[in-house]
Amino acid sequence: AELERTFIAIKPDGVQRGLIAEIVSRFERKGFKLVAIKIVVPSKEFAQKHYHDLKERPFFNGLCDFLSSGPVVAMVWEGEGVIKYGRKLIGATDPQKSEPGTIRGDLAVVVDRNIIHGSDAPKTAKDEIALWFSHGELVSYTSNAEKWMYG
Ligand code: DAT
Ligand code: MG
Repeated sequence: AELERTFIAIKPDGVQRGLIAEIVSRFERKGFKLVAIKIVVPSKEFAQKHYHDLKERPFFNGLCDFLSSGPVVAMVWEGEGVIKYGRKLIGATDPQKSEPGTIRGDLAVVVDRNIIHGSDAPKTAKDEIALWFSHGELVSYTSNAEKWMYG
């Protein structure tokens, strides 16, 4: 299996609504491997770094206030195609447009409370993992299920 990794975060609304286990389980059951996890309250400055690509958007300030408003569950998931497929599990940005069966489609209603973040490309995955985690927080291990999943 290829060592592709993506950054996934359960935002404060997902944590407060008790959706941590539900969200983790969707990635876990699919067959992706959890290699880092922690719960943190990001500062507003940190949120601005995380969302720096969106700083010109009208919702940027509210978005950064929201991300820093409470605990976030930050994770790194590993597996073949995990960046693109993670986005598929998450669903479209606006939960009004996310398909049923996706995390946002099943569990969220409005765009500014869409419960989860996932990296959108290899470059952002790399940058976001480096922003949220130090190298030592990432755990490399062999899962015994891998030989059954990847053949
Ligand atoms: P995604 O989280 O699907 O990668 P994005 O990177 O375009 O979407 O935007 C980041 C977050 O910003 C998104 O999860 C929710 C918020 N957001 C996006 N568009 C918005 C809008 N039109 N109004 C309010 N918040 C918005
Ligand atoms: Mg994005």
